[in-house]
Amino acid sequence: MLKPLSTATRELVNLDGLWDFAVGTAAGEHPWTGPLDTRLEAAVPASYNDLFTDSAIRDHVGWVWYQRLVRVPRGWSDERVMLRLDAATHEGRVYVDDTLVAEHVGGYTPFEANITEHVAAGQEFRLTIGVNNELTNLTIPPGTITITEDGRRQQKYHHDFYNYAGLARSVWLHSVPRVHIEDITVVPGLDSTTGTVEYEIGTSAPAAVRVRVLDAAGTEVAAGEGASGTLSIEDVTPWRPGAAYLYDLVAEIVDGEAVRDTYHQAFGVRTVEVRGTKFLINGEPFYFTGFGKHEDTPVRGKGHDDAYLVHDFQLMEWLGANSFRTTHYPYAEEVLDFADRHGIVAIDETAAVGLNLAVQGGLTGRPHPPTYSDDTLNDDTRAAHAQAIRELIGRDKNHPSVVMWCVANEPSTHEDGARDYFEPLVELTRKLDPTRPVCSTASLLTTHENDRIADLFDVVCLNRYYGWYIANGDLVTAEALMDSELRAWVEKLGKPILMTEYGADTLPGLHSVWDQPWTEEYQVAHLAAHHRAFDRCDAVVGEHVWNFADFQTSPGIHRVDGNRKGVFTRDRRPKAAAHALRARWISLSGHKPSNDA
Ligand code: GCB
Repeated sequence: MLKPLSTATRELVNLDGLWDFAVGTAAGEHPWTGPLDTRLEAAVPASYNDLFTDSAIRDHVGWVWYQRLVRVPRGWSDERVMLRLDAATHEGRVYVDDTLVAEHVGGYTPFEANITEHVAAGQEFRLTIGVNNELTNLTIPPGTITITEDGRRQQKYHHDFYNYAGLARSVWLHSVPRVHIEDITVVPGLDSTTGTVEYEIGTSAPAAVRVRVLDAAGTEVAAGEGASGTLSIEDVTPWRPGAAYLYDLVAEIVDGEAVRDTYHQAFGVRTVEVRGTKFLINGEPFYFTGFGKHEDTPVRGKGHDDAYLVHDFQLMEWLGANSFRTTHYPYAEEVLDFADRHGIVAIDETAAVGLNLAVQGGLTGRPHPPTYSDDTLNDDTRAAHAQAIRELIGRDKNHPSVVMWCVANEPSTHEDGARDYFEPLVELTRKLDPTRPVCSTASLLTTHENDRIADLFDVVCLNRYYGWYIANGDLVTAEALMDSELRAWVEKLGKPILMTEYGADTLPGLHSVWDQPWTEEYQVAHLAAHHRAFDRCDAVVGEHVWNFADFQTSPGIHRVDGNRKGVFTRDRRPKAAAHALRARWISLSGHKPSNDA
């Protein structure tokens, strides 16, 4: 789905700001039929949970309502008027005055509504958006709702981050011409000094299409006619990690001399390939240094914030981090746009986290129902998961920063049904995008012996907590376990291994001369022990520390004000580990010493 843009033929109105707000019960049966009867206002974009002091709002399970008046610009009488929500977490319903114009399930991908016939240029309408935070065994991520003995509805889920909800990303009103460009796919290729650009333009009705490629200085370097084709760029400047270069594909619908619609699609020319135990970008081995992150800040929750965006990437650059994984859901598009412009490599993940009923925000070992069954995660869950993959790739396929799709985080891989569940999803991912490798991350419960799905993927992605959940406080054992596990996966599959998570909770300001968990020294020593193991294993192609920053977690999982495995605090102050990582990563600079030296 194309991002709304202001171009010569399109206009864009941002609807962010303060909206009237009410939780479901307080709002009444049909809150969209009139002005919301409320004194509350909520900021958009922001999760609503931490805005208010009332815990009934924070803990509410179900619908909340946002409302505001919107005026359609008066020059739009010949245009299609579109409403676009960058996200409604986890389900959204959109009403223009009293009419339902859009519904969408899936909390981290955009959706839109053509509202042309419900509004008039120059006139105001009442925009009401319902957002539901419920997670069930049919949603991605999954969850269950329980009723306490005293009648309260509670949301349970199998991931540790807090279930922030609401309108955490921007809302837009935008215009497109009646016949317009609906979709663009750009597949770049690199042949020595020549770039190839396969493109396909989808239009809302049959139309004559032409395309031009502009370089970063705005000079035309290639041009073509027709809705699909392949263009060549001589003396191409490739997009490289740490040295981004973007071209602009200008797609136009033309009618004789007149241009009916114009869209600008940024793209980079780069290739990605897995060969043997190497991960290659533009044919060169790439070593990932960076983090699993979260969209998580005080007060805003998962609300997108450009200031944090800039600051987080500044901190990553300061550390020598070259990459990140969008743990555990697709991030705001602004994040990937920024990564594209700044040469930061991304692994793009669906919101399929917690497909593992053995895990309750940590390892519990409690008896649990089967993960895959008619009553738990079933064919309908898989259909929702397939839709999440379609929407992720549909939104992010043109980002050069995205080098791999991650279809799930830590699913159950050894239980009956795991392979039947995942095989079609991996096939679908490869069909939608044959150019990027595909992965899923493996939790501690997945071993080289019990795993039934790792061969479906291109890279073995391991989340390991030796020295934390296992061998806590014993880094000698932790290092030995890491070593033997890496060897076992190399022997089993001979694929590249990416350490997608490893880390230790750490309280800033807590110190010890001994290997004492929770201290800053322990986090430093814990990372160092892992790095020694990674450096001994040629197949390790990268290290993503868990986590970039401390983040808020769900109630009931025994954490002290959230997950503290951050290398930065929640307000982005460095722990000692940040300085240690900086020393290592700046010297690595995207290369693995044992591989390339
Ligand atoms: C994991 C999960 C991550 C958790 C982390 C932890 O394996 O992938 O979402 O936050 O462990 O700290 O427990």
